[in-house]
Amino acid sequence: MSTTQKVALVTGITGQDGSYLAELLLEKGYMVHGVKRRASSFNTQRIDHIYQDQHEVHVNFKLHYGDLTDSTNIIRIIQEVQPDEIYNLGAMSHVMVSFDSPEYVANVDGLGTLRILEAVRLLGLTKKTRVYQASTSELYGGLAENKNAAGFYDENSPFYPRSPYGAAKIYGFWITKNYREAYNMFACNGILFNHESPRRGETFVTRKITMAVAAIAKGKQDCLYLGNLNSQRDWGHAKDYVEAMWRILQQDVPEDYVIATGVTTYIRDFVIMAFAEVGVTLTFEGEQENETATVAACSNPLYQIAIGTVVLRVDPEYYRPTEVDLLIGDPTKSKTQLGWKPQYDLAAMVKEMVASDLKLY
Ligand code: NDP
Ligand code: GDR
Repeated sequence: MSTTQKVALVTGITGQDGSYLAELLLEKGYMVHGVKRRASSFNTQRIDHIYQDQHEVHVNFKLHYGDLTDSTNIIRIIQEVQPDEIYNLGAMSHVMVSFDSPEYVANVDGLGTLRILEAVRLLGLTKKTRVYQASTSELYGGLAENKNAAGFYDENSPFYPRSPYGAAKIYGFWITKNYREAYNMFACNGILFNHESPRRGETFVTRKITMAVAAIAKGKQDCLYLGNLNSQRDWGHAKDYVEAMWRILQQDVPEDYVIATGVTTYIRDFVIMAFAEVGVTLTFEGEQENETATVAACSNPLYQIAIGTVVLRVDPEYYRPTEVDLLIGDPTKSKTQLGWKPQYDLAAMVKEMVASDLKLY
């Protein structure tokens, strides 16, 4: 290892973003350390391709067992690694599940952030270590009156979280800002809007849809059950978004940034786009709970999907106690200050996700 090599520590390295960020940092020549939870079965599928045998000569990638609920473990890892940059991506990240495990989510997503910041402070690393906190558009809660005059959420829009996840993340946001102001730390929030990829967890709506489209096209599944089709999300690609995380920590001054595309899409329209990838045109009938989507045409000779087949039904079980109806972010600050330029648009991402899931089947 050269003495100038930068050292990064990534929590949540086994997740969607952690895996893309680790690839990016390795490409940039970093020594990358990741925190991985002990699980009873393997949970490293997203990073197996970059894993390095620790007996090799030039090792740039190392995993440490850890958990954001365990301060002693966090302090020990940070002390051992002495990172230049910490990316705190670890979280219980599913909004619907957070209603089932609210205390756990407060501990991991809220207090977990404090544990990282406090470890940096206690270890005397406030001058050396920069911290990125994975904040979220869920902080805004989708309240129409809180959008700016142009109709977007930006860095100055008020917060109004609508789930235990959002409430826990708002603590993470403010404690990061507080450590920046109180201790002069280089600690920043990236307020990231939804971002997806073929590595997206299978129970988030986009991946659930693309996997179902592939399975239905291949005759492995009959019907997809979804909840609210009427919410709108500003969807980008995770690969683009991890580039923004890195840029946030390379600035001269620590600040918070919105990362978004500025375009919002109904869940229903994502479904239409995904089915179109296998040549299927849908018609929607009914309202809310009774809504279904039926195959109106299938132009792809590879897939034998019968016209008239119902391929989607709404199941109110998936409705959330409180919903975030609309998200749309203003990326002006990140584009101008960070020079961030996303490579993907939604159509390209849907294409990539469906193609990848077709391969899986
Ligand atoms: P994922 O759910 O794919 O990954 C979450 C990661 O956190 C996994 O590596 C998971 O480990 C780890 N983790 C969960 N609980 C703990 C714990 N107690 N201790 C340590 N690690 C833990 O999320 P994403 O990659 O999509 O998101 C990354 C971060 O960005 C999260 O903080 C998320 O809340 C936030 N975010 C995500 C957005 C998105 O659209 N993707 C948008 C805005 C913010 P394991 O693999 O063992 O489960
Ligand atoms: P979100 O993502 O809650 O925005 O949080 P998710 O994909 O779970 O939901 C998006 C919207 O789709 C609706 N929906 C369904 N959602 C799921 N998961 N499953 C369904 O069957 C379904 N049917 C409809 C939801 O009601 C919602 O309106 C994601 C996570 O990555 C967070 O960690 C991150 O902070 C935010 O994005 C920004």
